[in-house]
Amino acid sequence: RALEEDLRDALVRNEIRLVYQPLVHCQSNRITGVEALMRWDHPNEGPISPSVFIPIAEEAGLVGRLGDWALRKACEDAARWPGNLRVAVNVSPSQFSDGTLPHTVVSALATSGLSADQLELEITEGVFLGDTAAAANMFATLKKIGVRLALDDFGTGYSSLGYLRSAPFDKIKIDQTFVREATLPGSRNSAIIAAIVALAEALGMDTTAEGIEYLDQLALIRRLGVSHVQGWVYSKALSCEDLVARLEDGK
Ligand code: G
Ligand code: G
Ligand code: MN
Ligand code: NA
Repeated sequence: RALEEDLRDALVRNEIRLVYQPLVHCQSNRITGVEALMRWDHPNEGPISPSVFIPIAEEAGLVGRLGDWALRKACEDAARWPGNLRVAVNVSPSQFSDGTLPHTVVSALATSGLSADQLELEITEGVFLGDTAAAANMFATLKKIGVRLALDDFGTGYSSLGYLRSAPFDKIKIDQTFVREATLPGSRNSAIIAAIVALAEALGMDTTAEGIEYLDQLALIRRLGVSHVQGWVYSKALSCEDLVARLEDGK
């Protein structure tokens, strides 16, 4: 069987789960939110990364079902966490364009009891490649519902500053490719990160730097004024139980 065939049954077979990676506020050093990341435990192949199966799901028209499940599951889990933690859920471009997202969001919030401002949707620049007027309408509808919008993987792909002009993002996520080499001598990345931070601040948006692995990267990122960090230096993605245990430890 092809992976695509297996993916059709993966949800009903309980092979898909969510893990949660903490986002830490630089000034208070506290976990203020998490990003939900999908995992597929394939019965024969073992764990398969979403960077492999999400594109397959896109092709096969399965991403809507997987995405709806992730939204509902993340809201359900987050509603039970202490401290009004925010949960960020990745949304694929096709989920965005099929028109059902606002309904799913409203329904996931109502069912779970999570407040809208605790839910953040992470959107990649791919959404702008389709119908831009439809995308603008979708942004407006989602903001009316009260959820937060984050522009994911910023600085890669088809980055255009025009997107920032027209779309009501609350946050820019600085792609980990900028972080990775920022501490190397002669790297231009810290200048680029500083410019992204200045841009975000001027537009009233938060910033999160992704993929922070080492303490020297963390120190640099803090110095550059990034508001939140995410990465292995703090924590890998955790199961819901492990996350709750960590929150109760107060760390
Ligand atoms: O956790 P990780 O490295 O393995 O994720 C790889 C990629 O898969 C990242 O680009 C991430 O944004 C994406 N991804 C993870 N979970 C989801 C999800 O629930 N929906 C979508 N659309 N993408 C996801
Ligand atoms: O595209 P998106 O930003 O949603 O993807 C997040 C991805 O980054 C996930 O695959 C997650 O596992 C990965 N990730 C999170 N922290 C780190 C890190 O410190 N180093 C590296 N290399 N990857 C990370
Ligand atoms: Mn993301
Ligand atoms: Na990202």
